[in-house]
Amino acid sequence: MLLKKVLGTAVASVLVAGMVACGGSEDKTATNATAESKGQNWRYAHEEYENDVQDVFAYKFKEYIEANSAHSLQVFRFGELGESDDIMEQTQAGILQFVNQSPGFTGSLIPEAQIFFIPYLLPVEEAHIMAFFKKSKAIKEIFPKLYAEQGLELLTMYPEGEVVLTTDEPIRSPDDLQGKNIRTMTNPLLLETYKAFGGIPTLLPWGEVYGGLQTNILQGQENPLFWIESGGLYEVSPHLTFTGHNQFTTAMMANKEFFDGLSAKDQTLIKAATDYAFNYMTEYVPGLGEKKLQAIMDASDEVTVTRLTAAERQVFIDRAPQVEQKFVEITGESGQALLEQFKADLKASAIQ
Ligand code: 6CS
Repeated sequence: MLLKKVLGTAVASVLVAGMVACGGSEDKTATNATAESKGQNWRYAHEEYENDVQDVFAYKFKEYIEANSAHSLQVFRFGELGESDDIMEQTQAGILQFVNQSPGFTGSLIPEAQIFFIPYLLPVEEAHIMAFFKKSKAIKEIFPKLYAEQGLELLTMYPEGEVVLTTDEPIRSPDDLQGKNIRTMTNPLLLETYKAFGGIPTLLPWGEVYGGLQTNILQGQENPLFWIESGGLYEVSPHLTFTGHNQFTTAMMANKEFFDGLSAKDQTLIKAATDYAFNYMTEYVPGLGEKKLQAIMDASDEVTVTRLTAAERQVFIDRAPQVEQKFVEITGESGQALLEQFKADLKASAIQ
């Protein structure tokens, strides 16, 4: 994993230098109509590996764009252009046209994106979470304005699966987390969550995680099951606990200047390609975690799975309000309004 990262970063520098030297994909003198008929090569980076959830999304998006226009889409996976923060910077700078970055890394850019880390706010039930992402006004109306302020056209947000805690020993309570360094994405509110849950929050980019667990610098981390399987995290952090405290959410967006400069036809194409990929995910993600858990159990005899009783879970749930309060403190009135809309959307999308 570490080697992959080092190589990835080296390749990234060369690729980015090449892209800048070529002046990007846009022919500044071409009219939109010429660009449409000749087609352009658009660049899209995400945070995961081949066949992971973000990769499946990206390739569905590409399939639609290429089947319905003269444009082509080049997809870059984790490490090819650097870490998550690197691909975001490259998108804001216009070197990339599209990026998939999870709110876990967007929190410092857009504080309100930390709402996804209030524990026990999002449901783990797959039908409920999908209904929420399909309809949520907070996601469709409030978030696009917040992303636009950062030069980004938010195209969609979608879930990747229930977050599961993995550790070096089985966990049943906050006391069991005492003294353990728990890696989270680089998001200030996740720090509050793991403080509240009893551990020592350790905010790190993805590239540091496997090695940190392997060398016991870290004693745990949280992620959805597909990622625990594909990243081999169960090999170095084999005790899985279903705390039920969150869903992994991610977001896909375009450079806003690029998007605003496109013809109405190309903007419609991009929105349709996003809907096509999103609809695919509504079928692809539910049930994925269970399949990946089976693959993990088949691959390792060391893995244990802890499903908390209602009473054990309640001890963690009781610690969530302090994190919600911190979110409101950090984000003020805008965060409060977003939280109210979020709660209304969650209620409206609850499955009866
Ligand atoms: O934990 C992380 O950093 C990573 N987790 C997932 C599921 N996707 C990308 C992200 O970098």
